[in-house]
Amino acid sequence: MAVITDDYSANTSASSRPVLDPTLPTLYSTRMSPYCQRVRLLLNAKEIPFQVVNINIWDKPKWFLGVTPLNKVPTAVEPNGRVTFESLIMAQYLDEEYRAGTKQFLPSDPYAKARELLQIERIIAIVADPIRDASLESK
Ligand SMILES: N[C@@H](CCC(=O)N[C@@H](CS)C(=O)NCC(=O)O)C(=O)O
Repeated sequence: MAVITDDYSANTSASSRPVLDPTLPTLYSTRMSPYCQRVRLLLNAKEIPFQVVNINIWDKPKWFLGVTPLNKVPTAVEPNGRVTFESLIMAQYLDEEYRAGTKQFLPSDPYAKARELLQIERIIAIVADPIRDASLESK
């Protein structure tokens, strides 16, 4: 389950990096982001313990660029130093990397996996993208 450090539970633009537990994966996230929620849902469903640092994406802390080259959330940093970003790729990687004792979401058969990923792409194109576009147009 997610451990959200008290000082950083709100979106942060703090100039100093938070003190983190080096034994846990860290998810750099932000509130109200469907991309971040995608990764959080997966980690929670797989019952992988992780900690969250919420980033203020409108006023990003300078140190965050040192965490991830795209300067975007979600970004995950594992205790072994691996850094991943792009929520769909992260979700697929984390699902496959953290197999032992966790629920597996994507099938291991390559064709079955491709079909699942195609369905995800279709749902994004048909449902998620139009909702995002409509919400941006209404601003
Ligand atoms: N395609 C990326 C999109 C990530 C993204 O756009 N993240 C936004 C927050 S929802 C962000 O970090 N924006 C800050 C910026 O673009 O500078 C994914 O699926 O992870």
